[in-house]
Amino acid sequence: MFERHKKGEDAILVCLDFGDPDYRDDVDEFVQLVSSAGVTPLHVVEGKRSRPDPAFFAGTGKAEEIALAVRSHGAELVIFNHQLSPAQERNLERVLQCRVLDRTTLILDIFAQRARTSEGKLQVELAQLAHIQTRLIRGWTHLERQKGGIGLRGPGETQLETDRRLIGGRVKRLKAQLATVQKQRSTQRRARQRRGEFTVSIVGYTNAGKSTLFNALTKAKLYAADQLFATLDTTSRKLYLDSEHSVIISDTVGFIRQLPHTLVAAFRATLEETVEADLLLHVVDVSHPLRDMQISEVNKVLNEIGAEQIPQLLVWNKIDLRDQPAGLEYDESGRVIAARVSAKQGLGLDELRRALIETMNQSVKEDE
Ligand SMILES: Nc1nc2c(ncn2[C@@H]2O[C@H](COP(=O)(O)OP(=O)(O)OP(=O)(O)O)[C@@H](O)[C@H]2O)c(=O)[nH]1
Ligand SMILES: [Mg+2]
Repeated sequence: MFERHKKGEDAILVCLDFGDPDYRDDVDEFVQLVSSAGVTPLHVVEGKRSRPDPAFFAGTGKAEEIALAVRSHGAELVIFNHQLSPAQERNLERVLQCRVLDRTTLILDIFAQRARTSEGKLQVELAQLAHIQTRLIRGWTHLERQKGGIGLRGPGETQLETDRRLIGGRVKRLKAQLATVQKQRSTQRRARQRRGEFTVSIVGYTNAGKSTLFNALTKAKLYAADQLFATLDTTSRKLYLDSEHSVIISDTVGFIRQLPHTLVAAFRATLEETVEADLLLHVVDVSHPLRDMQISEVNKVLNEIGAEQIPQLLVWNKIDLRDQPAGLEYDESGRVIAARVSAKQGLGLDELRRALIETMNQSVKEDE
C-alpha cells in the first residue's frame, strides 16, 4: 500500500564512496538490488566524499551532475545507495525535479512486492509505518501547520499530531493482528518441542541459495530465483535423514548489509523460528567476492535477534562455480563445522545429511 515506485520505472542510481574497501562490489550489489525491485537502472552516478553533505547528501556539484543525468536519460526516479534524512530527500527532490528514494525505502518496497502470506504483509506494513513514523518525528515541518476549523480534535492540534495519531492507531491494530498469528506459530512450535523434534533453520545472506538447498533436501518446490529477497516467509518441512533421524527444517528470509532496523524488528516473528532452532545451517555463496562480509553481516543480524549462541554449521554452497570438491570440514576436536555443497547440482547433500546426524548425536550427548 505504500509502494513508492512502480515496476518498470527507469532510474538513475547514486553511489558514493566513503572509503569502504568493498565499495566496488557494493555498487554491483546495489544494481542487483534495484533490478530485483523491478526498476531499470539507466546509469550510476558515483563520487568520493569524506562525509555526507547535510543538505543534499552528495554535495551541490554532485547534485547538479545527478540532475543532468536525470534529464539526459529521461529518468523518472533517483535511488541512493544510502540512508537519506527526510530533509535531504526533500531538498534533492526539489533540485532534481523527480522522486528520490533511499536504500531503506527501496528494500521496504521489495519486501512489499514479495510478501505473500498475511503475516508477511502485516510485517512489511508495520515496517513501512515505522519508517514513515521516524520521518514524521524527525521534522516534516511542512506538516506542522496549524489545522484550523472544526473537527473532532481540539483547537490547536497540528496536522503532524493527526498524522502521528492515525499511524499510531494503525500500528496498534497491526501489532494485535500479528500477535494472533504469532500465537498460532508458537503453539505449533511448542507442540514440536514436546515431540522432541530437532529443529534446523537455514539462514544466510540473500541469494546464497537457501531455498535451493531447502528444495534439494526436502524435494519441495519453493520459489528460488536469481534476485535478492526471493523468499520472505518462513516455510518448515520434516526432513528424513535416515531411518532413525529426522529434523524439522525451515527456509527463511535472507539478510543484507544495512538491513533496515524497522524490518528486523518487524520480522522478529518470522525469525523466531530461527531464534528457537537447535541448529543453524548458515548458507554461504563460496563464489561471491564479498562472502566474508556476507558471513559477518549475517552474524550481526543473528546477534540482533538473539540467535548468536545457537550452534552453526557452515554450508559452503555453489562449489560448482569454484570447482571445489564436495565434503565435510572438521575442527581439531573432530566436530563437523562445515559442508561444501552445490544445492543446484545436488553435490555433497549426502555428506550434509551425515553432518546433520553427527551434529544431532553430538547435541544429544551434550544434553546428557
Ligand atoms: N551455480 C549455482 N547456483 C546456485 C546454487 N544454489 C543456488 N544457486 C542459484 O542462486 C540463486 C539464488 O538461489 P535461492 O535459492 O533463491 O537463494 P536464497 O538464498 O533463497 O535467496 P533469497 O530468498 O533471495 O534470500 C538462484 O539463481 C539459484 O539457482 C549452486 O549450488 N550453484
Ligand atoms: Mg530464498
